[in-house]
Amino acid sequence: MANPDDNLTWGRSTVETVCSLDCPDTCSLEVTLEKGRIVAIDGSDKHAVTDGYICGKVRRFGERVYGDTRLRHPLVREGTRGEGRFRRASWDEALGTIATRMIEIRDRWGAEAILPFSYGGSNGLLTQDTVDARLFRQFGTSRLARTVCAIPTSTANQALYGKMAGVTYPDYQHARLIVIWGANPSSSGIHLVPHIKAAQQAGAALVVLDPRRTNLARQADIHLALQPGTDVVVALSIHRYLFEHDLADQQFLAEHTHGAEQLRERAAPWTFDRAAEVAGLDPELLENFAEMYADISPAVLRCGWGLERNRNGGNAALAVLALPTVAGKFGVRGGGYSMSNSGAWNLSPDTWIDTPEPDTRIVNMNLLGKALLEYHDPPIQMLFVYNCNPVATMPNQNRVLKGLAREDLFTVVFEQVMTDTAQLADVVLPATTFLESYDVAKSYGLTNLQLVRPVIDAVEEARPNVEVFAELATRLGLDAGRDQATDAEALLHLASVLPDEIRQPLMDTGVVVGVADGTPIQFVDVFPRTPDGKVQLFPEELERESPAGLYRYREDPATSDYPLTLISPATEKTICSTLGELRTRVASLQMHPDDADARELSTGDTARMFNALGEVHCPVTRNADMRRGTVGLPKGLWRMSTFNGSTANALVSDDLTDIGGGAVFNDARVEVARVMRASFDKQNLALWTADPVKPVH
Ligand SMILES: Nc1nc2c(c(=O)[nH]1)N[C@H]1C(S)=C(S)[C@@H](COP(=O)(O)OP(=O)(O)OC[C@H]3O[C@@H](n4cnc5c(=O)[nH]c(N)nc54)[C@H](O)[C@@H]3O)O[C@H]1N2
Ligand SMILES: Nc1nc2c(c(=O)[nH]1)N[C@H]1C(S)=C(S)[C@@H](COP(=O)(O)OP(=O)(O)OC[C@H]3O[C@@H](n4cnc5c(=O)[nH]c(N)nc54)[C@H](O)[C@@H]3O)O[C@H]1N2
Ligand SMILES: [Mo]
Repeated sequence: MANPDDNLTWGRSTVETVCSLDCPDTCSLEVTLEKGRIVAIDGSDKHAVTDGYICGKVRRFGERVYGDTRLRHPLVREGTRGEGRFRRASWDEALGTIATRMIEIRDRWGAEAILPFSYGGSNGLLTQDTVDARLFRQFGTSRLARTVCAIPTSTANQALYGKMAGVTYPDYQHARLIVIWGANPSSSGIHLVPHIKAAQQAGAALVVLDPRRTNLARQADIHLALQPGTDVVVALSIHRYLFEHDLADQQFLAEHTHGAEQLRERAAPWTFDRAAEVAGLDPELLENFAEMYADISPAVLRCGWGLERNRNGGNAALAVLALPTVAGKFGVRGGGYSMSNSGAWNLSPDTWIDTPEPDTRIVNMNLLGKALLEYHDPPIQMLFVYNCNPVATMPNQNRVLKGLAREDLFTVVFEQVMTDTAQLADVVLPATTFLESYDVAKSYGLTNLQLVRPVIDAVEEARPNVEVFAELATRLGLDAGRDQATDAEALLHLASVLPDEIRQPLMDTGVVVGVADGTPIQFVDVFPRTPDGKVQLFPEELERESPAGLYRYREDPATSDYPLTLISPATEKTICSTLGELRTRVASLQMHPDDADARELSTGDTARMFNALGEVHCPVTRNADMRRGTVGLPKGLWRMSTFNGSTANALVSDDLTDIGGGAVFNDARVEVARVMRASFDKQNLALWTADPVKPVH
């Protein structure tokens, strides 16, 4: 436990730490304690970008730490699967049971019958890919391809630029044109917003490409409310314009790129008229944007993750991220692009995992349901879930649920709270939160590393990942935890392999600012990290991977049965599904009034949204900020947040993106029909202002 001011230990005191959750901002925090309990969480100004304020979600994180859904000790299933009846168990019994099962499964089916399943979790460097990776590698389990997020965008960014570090928030103030493309920082990374506002006040223009009229879209000079999945053709029409009107930066292209000619050819068919027709836009507005982008510098393009989650997502990310190269936007402060900065550190977990990866089966996490039901060589006999809530976050929810219902599957869920996934486990293990353990938070919006410190003791019997995997390894006769039996030891181990210039400031001050004081200028301070240092505008390996070839559009999959496009963007209420337990009302389906009229739906009516994969019952909200033909339900809902226990993911197929094997969350096609009038439903709504699911203690 960190040392609050000694004199005040049992009075009121504040402790500094860092939020490590899956968000680009990684805020520095000031946590107020009273008698060793968290009573308030606020932003600190230790890290300049946090600037003393944080989001509403993390302010409430104490309610997760001490809430009713918190897991406080191990649980073993008592009732039938899914019934949610558990009994309290000791750590000794729980880990003993898991170890025995793992060995039995290995002896009978081979260790590949065990599938570790993890994703974001607390998102730091210690809670994942440390002792856990050593253990599963040593044991020889199946390997997981972590594809649920950012795979199309990061594959594109890697291929084009070798994941060169991007423009960071403070430099947005230097831009004269800001393009926000498939991102919604007002929810998903709030510390960018004031820098955008400041730039606008200084005269910068703002363009937003988003099927919804988001907060920023409302304040934009141009809002292009494109049909989801059509970003690739919109971007190609701008490439075409640049090439055809001699506005492409030929000198830059000659010196710093390969493949411009092939890109030009693929863009050639995409006139503004044709692209606008496919994307459902006004061609003049699209042309205005292209002219602005050609004319105004410095121009910065924030590429988000909304545009990658569809059948054309990889090519969309390529075409969008290639724009600053063709238009010659680099080399000035406030010019270029921002994508994830996670690659900016050159820190590969392989540096510290130090156990070679076995050549075992790789399972794409987006295919979880299919893997549980259809993989036979060997069948999956144990699923070990940690840092992840797949029932709420993976595609094809009904298939995932069916897989998890298998009587012969042994499921371990290592979690902070009783999630929808934990409800289906055989053994539930309680995990600490980032407020109870050490971690290192690597920002992906900025370029900094910060030390996360425990500000309170672990709640009851909750334990950090490192400690649990180290003990499990010992029980399995493995040495995966040899020098890392606790999170503090894992921190020291990590520090020992970090380069001096990172280790020293991290351990001395808790903050390391990355390249160029954290505000790198692209093509001045940072350069492409591709093999030959050039931008690869036409990466051949992706041409082979992409089903229709690079920069080619695959048609809209809508049918007359399922004409509406369902998207499920991030909201300010949860971080993925984390904190979804605090939602006390059912979520409502956002729908344009014209689409609602066509179905005779008023706000508050209960609707059934369905397709061949499933259905979701929830109230409707008429919302003119939605694009016509596109409906929205929040990302990360828990099952209790709809009337029938299905969420958007029940309607999302487990088809994969064109590049990288990503999820197509924003590519579902659905129909919506009324079930009940609002007047009839008032009572129902009140009923469903339900208590969160409670664990059995
Ligand atoms: N509050 C909050 N913050 C978060 C998260 C969270 O769940 N909650 N999640 C974190 C994580 S894991 C991630 S990956 C990031 C995601 O950060 P963002 O990329 O900002 O988040 P999304 O909400 O997925 O998508 C952004 C926008 O894309 C739009 N969109 C949907 N489909 C399309 C399309 O086809 N084309 C275009 N141009 N736009 C489209 C949506 O309407 C949405 O407004 O945020 C992180 N921060
Ligand atoms: N419909 C729809 N679904 C989506 C998306 C979408 O846009 N639409 N977006 C996707 C995106 S961007 C992402 S990143 C994924 C995220 O999907 P997930 O990785 O499932 O993310 P979370 O829902 O945050 O679940 C993480 C879980 O880890 C637990 N946890 C946190 N810290 C620790 C720890 O230290 N130890 C252990 N053992 N557990 C811990 C948390 O309590 C939480 O339940 O969801 C995807 N799902
Ligand atoms: Mo994500």
